Amino acid sequence: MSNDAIDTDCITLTRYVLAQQRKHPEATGDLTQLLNALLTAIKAVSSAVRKAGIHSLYGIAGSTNVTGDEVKKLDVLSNDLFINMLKSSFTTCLMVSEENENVIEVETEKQGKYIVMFDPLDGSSNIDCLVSIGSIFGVYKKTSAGTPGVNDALQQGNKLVVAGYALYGSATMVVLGLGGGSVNGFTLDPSIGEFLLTEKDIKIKPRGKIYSLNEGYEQYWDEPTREYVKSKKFPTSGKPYGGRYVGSMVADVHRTLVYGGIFMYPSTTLAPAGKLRLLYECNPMAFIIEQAGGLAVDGMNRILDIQPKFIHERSPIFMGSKEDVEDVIAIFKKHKK
Ligand code: P6P
Repeated sequence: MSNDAIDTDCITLTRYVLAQQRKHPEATGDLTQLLNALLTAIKAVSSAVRKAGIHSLYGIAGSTNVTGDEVKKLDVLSNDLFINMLKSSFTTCLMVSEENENVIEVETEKQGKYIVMFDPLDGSSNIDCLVSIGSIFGVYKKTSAGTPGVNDALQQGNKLVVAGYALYGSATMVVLGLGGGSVNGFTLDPSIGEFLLTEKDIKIKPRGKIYSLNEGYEQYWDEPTREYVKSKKFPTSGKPYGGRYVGSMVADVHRTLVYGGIFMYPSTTLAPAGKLRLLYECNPMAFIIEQAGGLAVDGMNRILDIQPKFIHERSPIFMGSKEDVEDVIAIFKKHKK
């Protein structure tokens, strides 16, 4: 193959983050170092996910995580990678993981100023059938004085400094929001082990044609959700929306970001607060969607304004194209009167 196929001036994620750091004279480089540690973990998870069948990483690791989901071997490996890479970056002082019941403390000598929330392998119930899965992360600054504690983790999503996700799909892509209204997609080139900028300044359509939620639970939905979904399937004018649901949040949200439309995990009578966790699923994804021009609410309230009360708190979520989410809000407001 001729060498001209290689872009000799490609924008890698590392180069992109460094360029953003240079725009802030006060920046110390810690955030760049933290993101590089995250990328190392993500590359290792991507490699493991793609070899899972060969290395018999499938199958139940014989335990369950704090939220009662069966923990598969890849979950355990991914969690260890995130924790170890972040701790050894000397940039974090506290972490919250879907896999850990309590906050993860960092030894004093390794502490930095950032707090990281992550779901190291979201959608893991799909591992054995090769459906796309992902990692989700959000980064905050520690704002309190003194020893880091659980209250430092209970920050509103509107305090996020950085958020993003990795999608282990037909390719491995990292979608990153650094604040300032810019969301960019970086595709892993396994031949050089670098994430290359492939989706610049992603903006979500103001309205889409796809709705996404688990229709198997229809009998348990609240009334506003039932009315909204019916309006998409049996519109009074125009064509119905298409239904798409992977059952892996990162895959469903990424499709919503790229194609437009709405992703929902509503309150049900079985789970009044919904299923998705506020700190490491809803908030980082809501940050990305808002930075791309969309909206994310719990039906009425902006997800990023919710004050968390405990680290594994759940929230109903409706997120995606601005006009589609505004339709949901109008129905919830009507039912509230
Ligand atoms: P349900 C995966 O287990 C997950 O946490 C998310 O990735 C996904 O959106 C949701 O649960 C799917 O839940 O109840 O539709 O199977």
